[in-house]
Amino acid sequence: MMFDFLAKKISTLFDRFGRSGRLTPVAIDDFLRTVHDSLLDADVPLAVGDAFVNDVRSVLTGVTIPSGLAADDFLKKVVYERLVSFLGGQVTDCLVSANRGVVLVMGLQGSGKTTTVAKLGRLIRERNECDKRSLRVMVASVDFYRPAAIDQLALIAQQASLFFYRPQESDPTVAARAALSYQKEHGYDLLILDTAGRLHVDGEMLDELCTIKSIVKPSVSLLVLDAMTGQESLRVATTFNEKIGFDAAVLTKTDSDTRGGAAFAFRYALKKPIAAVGTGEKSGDLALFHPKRAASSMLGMGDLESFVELANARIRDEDQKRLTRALSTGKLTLEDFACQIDAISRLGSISQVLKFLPGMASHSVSPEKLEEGEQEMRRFKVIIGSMTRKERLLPAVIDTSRKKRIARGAGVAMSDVQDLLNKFSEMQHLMKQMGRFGLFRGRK
Ligand SMILES: Nc1nc2c(ncn2[C@@H]2O[C@H](COP(=O)(O)OP(=O)(O)OP(=O)(O)O)[C@@H](O)[C@H]2O)c(=O)[nH]1
Ligand SMILES: [Mg+2]
Repeated sequence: MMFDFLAKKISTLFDRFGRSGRLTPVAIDDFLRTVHDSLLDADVPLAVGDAFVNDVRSVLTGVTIPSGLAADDFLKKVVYERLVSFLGGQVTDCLVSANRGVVLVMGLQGSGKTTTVAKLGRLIRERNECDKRSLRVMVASVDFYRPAAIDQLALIAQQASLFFYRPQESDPTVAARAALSYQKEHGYDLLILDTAGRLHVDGEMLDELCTIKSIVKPSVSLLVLDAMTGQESLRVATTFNEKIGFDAAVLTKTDSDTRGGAAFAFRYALKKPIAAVGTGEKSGDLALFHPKRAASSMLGMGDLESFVELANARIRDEDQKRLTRALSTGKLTLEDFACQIDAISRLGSISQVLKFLPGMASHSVSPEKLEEGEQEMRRFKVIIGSMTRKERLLPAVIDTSRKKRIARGAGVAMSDVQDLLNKFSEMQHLMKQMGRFGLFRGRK
């Protein structure tokens, strides 16, 4: 993950405050200094590092921790919210809504333009198919600068099952005009246009792109940036923005060993969103950029947003209400627990759910362990089934003689009943934490 480097540093900083710690001015200063150092280590420009830290400081100044919230949780919540807003708030929808006109793809040589053209075609087509719209997408290249550039696109377009248009003329502006007329004549909804890059930003490239842009009048102009190039990519982006203008960036090669500094700074420095990130060389390796998800994983909270999204989509309304109530009051009963087990089985398997949970993201759990987990859930369900209603609502009443009766009824050992009660109290603690971050909201 692109922000792994930052996540490793930042996620551990909260521990020092402890659950009963206090946010003294000295402790806050110390904390912010370490965050600042981590940002600079990750190749975030100094001015951007300063801006972020000052932003967090201004929120923390003179504020008192709301009752019921531990210092570390409160601080995490504040930093999470500032991170989200810093990284751009919402997912930018310029790609999702790009289903007509022209998407113009620009960038330096080797930044990943051609690969990104095919990835975009596939992503946009699939997103529209998801919404039951079929979209006619064509791709074309006006890169005559590098021999074989056109054939490269022809090949990857074919692999991604995208229609490829080959221009007859080798003049970029003539070819751009021809691709556009072809799109109109043949009724393609979307044309994704690949352009030539140069090693460095130069006048000739900028002039050529300006002309092409005025010819095709793109509905979306994208700048492709190689995440590996660090702060240099911010300077490139600034020049492109001044000379040509673009709507959003696509960051490529986020799967490689980048410290993520440029990505962190991009939105602040350019006042434009990151639309998507390239995560590999294949045509399926492009993902929309989710600021909230990036912020969660930087704080080691796992990808809770994705979890909530999946849960909202798949969990029945009544279960959802029950869980939301349990979370907002912090009171989880064994009945809720049983209902949660049902919900998890509807979400798929434990493995699917686990990868979203805090602290679990980086652990790999073996298939044997998972199978054990699934068996355990089924056993828990049976055990809860042999309890009385009172026991389910008030597990505190379950003494030794009740445990014996429940175990007999469920056909399990007494230690299995104890095991369930232990897991249940762990779950209660976890749910309280999730509720505190306000991350588990009900369905709208
Ligand atoms: N690992 C990884 N490699 C990528 C990604 N995007 C592109 N690449 C690789 O980067 C190299 C350059 O990609 P291209 O798409 O040819 O770049 P370009 O900007 O079109 O290059 P020019 O046309 O020469 O200017 C290729 O080897 C791609 O496979 C990515 O997200 N992850
Ligand atoms: Mg290319």
